[in-house]
Amino acid sequence: MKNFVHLAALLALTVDSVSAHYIFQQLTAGSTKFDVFQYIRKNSNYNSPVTDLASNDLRCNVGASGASTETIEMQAGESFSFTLDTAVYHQGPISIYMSKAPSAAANYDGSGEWFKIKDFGPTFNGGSASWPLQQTYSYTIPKCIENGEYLLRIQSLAIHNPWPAGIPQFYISCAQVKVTGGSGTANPTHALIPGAFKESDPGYTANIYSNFNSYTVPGPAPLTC
Ligand SMILES: [Cu+2]
Repeated sequence: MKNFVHLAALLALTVDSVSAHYIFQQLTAGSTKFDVFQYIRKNSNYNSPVTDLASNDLRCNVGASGASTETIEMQAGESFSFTLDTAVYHQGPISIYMSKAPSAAANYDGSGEWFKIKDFGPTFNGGSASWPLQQTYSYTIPKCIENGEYLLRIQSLAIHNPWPAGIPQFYISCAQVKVTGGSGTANPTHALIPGAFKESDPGYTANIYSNFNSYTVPGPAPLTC
């Protein structure tokens, strides 16, 4: 009986780790949709989340180095999209961040300063919210940033199991982008990752099922040009 219980627990764990969740795996730049993990760093944890607020894996996910990832040249102001293997289905905000590499994006570990360029937040209606749960998220490279190579990072913060009984989950991917044509006049608010997200953030501890009327997305305010 003991062995049976162990086997059942192991099976449940295995099924959860290989079949659940989702991953941002495909970049579109302008009107061209590229191959899976061509310009996005491939992670080694399938489509599982990161939950440790102190982990460097919060930058670009587990095992996602730049060595085998290409870097795409994009104009400031050009549109891009991240597409997932399956649409986001855990409630919570989607955010997009950038961090300038000291030199090549492929060699950059994301240990420098990050700034946010976009939040996709909830819409409220009488004590509950609807979230933008999509398979593709689109935005534009800000026109006012400096030229150079960047990590372009997207994050789904899943708060469907409210803290502290549940632990919020971070679904993360980073693309490698070389930006040209930027004006360089931006003055964004910077943050480090890890460090930008805390257990004390109202947007981390929010209970979306209980009198939910407002929400502040964690991290710095998005850049405006
Ligand atoms: Cu999940």
